[in-house]
Formats: sequence, structure tokens, C-alpha cells
Amino acid sequence: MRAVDLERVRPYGDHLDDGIVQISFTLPVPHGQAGRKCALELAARLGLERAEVVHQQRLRESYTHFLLYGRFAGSIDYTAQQVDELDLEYLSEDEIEAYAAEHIGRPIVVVGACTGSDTHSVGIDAMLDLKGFHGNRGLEGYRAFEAHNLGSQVPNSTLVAKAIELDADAILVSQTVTQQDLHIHNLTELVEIVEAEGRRKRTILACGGSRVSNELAKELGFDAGFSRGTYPHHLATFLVRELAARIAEQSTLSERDAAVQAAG
Ligand code: B12
Repeated sequence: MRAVDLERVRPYGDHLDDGIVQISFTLPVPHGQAGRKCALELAARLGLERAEVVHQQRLRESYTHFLLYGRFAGSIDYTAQQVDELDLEYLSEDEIEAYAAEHIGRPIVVVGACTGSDTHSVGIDAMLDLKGFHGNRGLEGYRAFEAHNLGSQVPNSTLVAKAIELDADAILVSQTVTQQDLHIHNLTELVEIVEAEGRRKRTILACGGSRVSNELAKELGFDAGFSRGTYPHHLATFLVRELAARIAEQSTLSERDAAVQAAG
């Protein structure tokens, strides 16, 4: 098998480096030869070589859907990509259960909500509720987690109070409405309350939403941020790894303190 040149990556169609891509789109034109020519011209303007229309379908009068193959002659430098999203190798559900049993050994308490005036509960439900997301159960379905979902339109202060009451390991926030930077305001306020309660160090803070990125989350004082396409096992992988690292760090510090005391 030929080695891949990661500085010059090209789409793989039938074989390595052939550059073949498939694109599809709808044009507001009648089904027929003139429409087909339009689709080919569009592909050429997108920079595709040797494009061919492999399927066209009349959607309704004067609307046609096209499917094309074409060749992308350029290449992309994989090694130059800056990654601001969380770059984790995700564990499967079974691996998460095993990892948590080995490294944590007790249920991980998480409390989550969609905060402020935001009523979009689907994201937090997808992460926490048993029904989960696209056939992947949420944290409620894992033995490793004790999940509490407070729902939507939850004031930040209520979420933090619940986390303190439960002595939660992690607080999870979902934000969808971004008009007038509402999400920034809500997320910032949450971090401020957690800090004011003296809980920041001992609590893992993670947030998510369609316009949340890991980069933004970090800027606002969270440990991680998740966006579109997140599955519960992505979040679960992050949580078990982060908590296990904190427990390991804590025990190293305690051992060091004990050694210093014994020496003194
Ligand atoms: C369903 C919906 C509603 C439902 C919500 C029902 C509910 N119980 O949630 C209802 C009808 C109530 C609604 C209301 C409104 N909506 Co609405 N709604 C939508 C819609 C169609 C889908 C959102 C959705 O459910 N997505 C599916 C979920 C699974 O995706 P997700 O939230 O991104 O979650 C994923 C990730 O982001 C991530 N994630 C999310 N949260 C978290 C949290 C953690 C911890 C982690 C790890 C990951 C994570 O994981 C999830 C799975 O991958 C979108 C349009 C769209 N197609 O996106 C508009 C949309 C979000 N709504 C919008 C608006 C404006 C409103 C209203 C203000 C409308 C109005 N004028 O009344 C009100 C909101 C009022 C309020 N106070 O909040 C705008 C938001 C614009 C903006 N960026 O600010 C959108 C984008 C529509 C639009 N194009 O204008 N809405």
C-alpha cells in the first residue's frame, strides 16, 4: 500500500490520490439538458475537473436536484491544520465503563442544564438522558455516571446550588440562543458563580451548543466545549479522562505532602 503524503492530502475516490469527490445541489431550473450544462459549469467554477452529472431528478416544476462526480486537482496540508476543537481519541461505551471502574471506582456525579432564558433543551437531553442521541444512550444509561438533568431555562445560580448539594464532579451547560451574545453572558456568569462559591478547582466545567467551540469555552473559563456532532460518549470520554487525571494528580500531591511531613 502506498504511503499517504500528509502534506498533500487529496480525496480518495476509487484509489489513493485520484482526487475524486461527489457533490450534490439543487438548482431552480427545469429538468433537462440546459440544467445539466448549468450543473457542470457550476462544478467547473468550483474547481472540479472532468465533472460528470451521474444523477438528476426533477423535484417539482422548475427545480432539479443534481449529483455529480469530479476531480479535485489540488491538495490540502493536513499537518498545517490548527485544531481548536477537543482532540480526544474517543472511547466506546464499554471502554468508558471499564476505564471509569479502574480509575475512578465510584459513580461520577454530573449535573446539567440549559441555562438562562434559553429554552432549547434538546442538546443537554441528548447528552444526559437515557434516550441519548442517534441511538447512543446518554450518560444516564452508563453505570459510570449519576446524571441529573435540570432541564431548560435554569438560572445559573440554581444549577450551581444543585451541583453543591450533590457535590457534583461536573457541571454541564447547554446554550443555543446566541442572539446579542446571550450565550457568552450566560456562560461567563456561570463561571463567576462557581468561582465565587470556591468550587472552580474541584468542579469540571463543560459546555456545548451549536455555536460553542472548545476554543470559546476555554476563553470563558470552562475546561472544554462541544459543538454540533457531539455524541454522549464523546463527553463521557472527556469526563472520565479528566476526572481520572485530577484524582491521579491529587494522590501524587498527597503522597508528596506525606513524604515532606515524614521527612520534617
Ligand atoms: C427545536 C428548536 C426550537 C424548539 C426547542 C425545543 C426544545 N425543547 O429544545 C422551540 C420551538 C421551543 C424553539 C424556540 C425558539 N427558538 Co429555536 N430552534 C430549534 C431548532 C429547529 C433545532 C434545535 C435543536 O434541537 N437541534 C438539535 C440539537 C441536538 O442540536 P444542538 O442543540 O446543537 O446539540 C448538539 C451539540 O451542539 C452538542 N451540545 C449541545 N448542548 C450541549 C451541552 C453539553 C454539555 C455538551 C457536551 C454538548 C452539547 O451536542 C448536541 C448533540 O450533538 C433550531 C434550528 C436548527 N435547525 O438548528 C432553532 C433555533 C436554535 N432557534 C432559534 C430561535 C431564535 C428560537 C426562539 C428565540 C424563537 C422565538 N423568536 O421565539 C425561541 C427560543 C426562546 C427561548 N427563550 O429560548 C434560532 C437561534 C438563533 C441564534 N443563534 O440565536 C435557531 C437557530 C433557528 C433560526 N435559524 O433562527 N426552538
